[in-house]
Order: sequence, then C-alpha cells, then structure tokens
Amino acid sequence: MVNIERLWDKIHELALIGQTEDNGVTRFSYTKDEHEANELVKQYMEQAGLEVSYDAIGNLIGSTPGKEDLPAILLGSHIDTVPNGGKFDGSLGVLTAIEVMQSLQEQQIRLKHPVKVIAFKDEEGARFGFGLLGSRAVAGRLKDEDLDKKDAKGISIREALINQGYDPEKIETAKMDHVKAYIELHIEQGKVLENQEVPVGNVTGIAGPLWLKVKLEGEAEHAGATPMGQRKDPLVAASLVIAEIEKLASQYPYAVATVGSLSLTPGGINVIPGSVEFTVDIRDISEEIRDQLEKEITDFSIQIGNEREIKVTIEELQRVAPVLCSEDIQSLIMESISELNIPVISLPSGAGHDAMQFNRLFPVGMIFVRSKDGISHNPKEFTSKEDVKAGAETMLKTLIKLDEL
Ligand code: HGY
Ligand code: MN
Ligand code: MN
Repeated sequence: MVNIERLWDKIHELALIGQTEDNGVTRFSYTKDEHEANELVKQYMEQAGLEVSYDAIGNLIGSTPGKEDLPAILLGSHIDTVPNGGKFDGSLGVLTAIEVMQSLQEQQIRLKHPVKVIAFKDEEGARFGFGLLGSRAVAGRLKDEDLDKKDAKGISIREALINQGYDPEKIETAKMDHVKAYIELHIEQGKVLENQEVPVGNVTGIAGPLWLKVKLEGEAEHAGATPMGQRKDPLVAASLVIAEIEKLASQYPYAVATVGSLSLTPGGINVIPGSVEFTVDIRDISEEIRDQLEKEITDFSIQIGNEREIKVTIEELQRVAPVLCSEDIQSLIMESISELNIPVISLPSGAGHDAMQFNRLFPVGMIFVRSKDGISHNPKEFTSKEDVKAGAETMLKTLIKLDEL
C-alpha cells in the first residue's frame, strides 16, 4: 500500500516552485526555480531512504542497492515543465516512484534488483528547443554538439551547464549500463482513459516527435506606400503554409502537426514584416507516416516560397523515433491493473516521454494515469487523488513483479 496523503501533499508542495499567476507551473532547466525544485525532490528521495546524487548533466538520481548484484531497475520521469504547464506532467511520475520506494522501505520489502529513481533533466525542451536531455545522456545518445543549442537569450546548454557548476566534458559519465528495465508513470494527457472511465492504463507505444523550425524571409516595407501586388510578405506566406499543415496532417488517422510558436520581425503596426519564424511539431506512432508528412510540409513550404519570392529555410530541431513498449513489462502492468479490480485498457502515447530514449537499449514500460478532460500543458491539468493512488498502487505491484522476472 502507498501513502496517498503523503504523495498528494508532495505534488502540491512541488507545484509551488515556479508557480504562475494562474496557478500553473513554469520550471525551465538550469534555472533557479528548477534547481530549487530538484533540491526539494532530493529531500523527498532522502526521506525515502535513497542515496541521492546529481549526474554530469544534472539528472537527480536516488539509488538503493538490491539484495543481489543484478542490473538496476530505473523508475522516473521529469520535473521541468512547459511554459505555464500543469502540476502533474512529469512530476507525478517522479513523486510516485519515490512514494513507491518509501512504501517498500516502510514495509521492510527489499528487492533483489538495485533501483534508481531519476528526475530527468529537460524532458520538455521548452528552454532550448531540444528535449529529453537527461534521458539522452543516460542512454549515451547526447552528442557534444547538442550542447550548442541556444535558448531565446542566446545562452547555450553548455553555458547553462557550466553556470550551474557542471562540467560539459563529463556528460559521457551519465551513461548507465547494467540496466534491467525502465518503468515510467505519467499522466495520459489525452481523453482515452476518461472516455473508458478507468483511472489507469497500460501504454503500448510512444509516438516520436519531429520538431522543425521554419524561417521565411521577405522584405520589410512601408505598409502604406507598398501596393498589394508588390510585396514580399513572409507572414502571409507563413499563414498559407500553417493552414496547409493542418490539412496535410488531417489526411492521416493518427498523425498530428502543431505550430506551437511563431515570431516575426520587425513587428511594427505600419511595417510589412521582414521575416517570420515558426516551429512545427509532427508526430505519429508510425515513423514512415510521420516522415511522409514532414516531406509534404517541407515541399509545400518551398513551393510557396518560390511562388512569392520568399526565402524559406527549414532547420531540424529534434527527431525522435517512435517506440514500442516491452511486451513482458506490458503484461506485468496489465496483471497489476487487473489485481486492483480495474478494467485493463491499453493505449498508445501521443505525447513523447523519456522512455523513448531507451529504445533498443533495455525494455521500457509506461503506466498512464487519467487526465481530467484530457487537458495538459495547461494550468487546468488535473488528476484526482483516487487516480493518483491507483497509479501508485499499479507501479508498486509492477515493480515487485518485475523484480521477480
Ligand atoms: O512534447 C511532449 O510530447 C512531451 O510533453 N515532452
Ligand atoms: Mn509535457
Ligand atoms: Mn511529460
């Protein structure tokens, strides 16, 4: 059994760090707020009897030895957020893993396998436009040139690391070998569990995000003196592309494509924009369909640029392969859910998660917990105490079963 009151209090205590005026949370990586959040989670891990340290990229890791010298079981998620995000995205997974370990300690249950609980650095990529930083490092997939990605103020990941006392030369030491499996609990961020009226579900696979930055350069000119037929207006061109993106994505059953951020210069009320930049987030469980949609979007962008004498450049920010969850771990999760007398629902994840980085390295499994109205990446993100409890009990059962596997 887990202590749901303790877990519920921690969710709300952590959410106070980086709290926004409409009761959301903004916690970008390598900032004061995120460091403060990590230090609070470090205390939680210590209270759960874990030995806690930061690795070379700033992942916070709480470890406990196993009864035998076996590969470790990893549990975790992230505590960084999107701008003005919710209280549960990522944090619920980290805090639930800590609660499970604290409950095992209190019940004097020692597992055969060592367990590491990890709060992964910069899963969202909200600050640098390049996510899954901590899990890439643990997977040994973070390249030195990745650290050159910059935030809106021109600060690179490398500089942010150094400013917080880390040594970028050492990021390879974050790689973890000798791992048995990884299990992540996360809010669903969609409506499937709510529509099926169940609190938890088993995840079958994770859609892989592809992020592009599209830049359109025209000519900044006088809004009053420039006839309509003589303009090179990149904002009008961008609006045609953005409308087409929606049309192209809608032709596939599961694909999604989102323009989440857009900026233009110079931004004067009486000035035809000179340049426009926007991002596109393209996803599908099928890598082939996702990449086909990418091609259609880039071809259309270039065609519009040619027709309107607008220079179009497209930069890839990140490309993560979709991942299938381990059949064995899925079975353990489904068994655990049915032991709680909850109907077993399996579903794919449209959202990306740290688990994706461990694809082809060791088996991964994910437990989803219901999101009220399917809302996430929004201060209104909510999961009930009962559902949090069901998720934690599912994780506890799954971990004990995995330890026996
Ligand atoms: O973008 C995502 O899917 C996740 O929230 N980082
Ligand atoms: Mn998220
Ligand atoms: Mn998340």
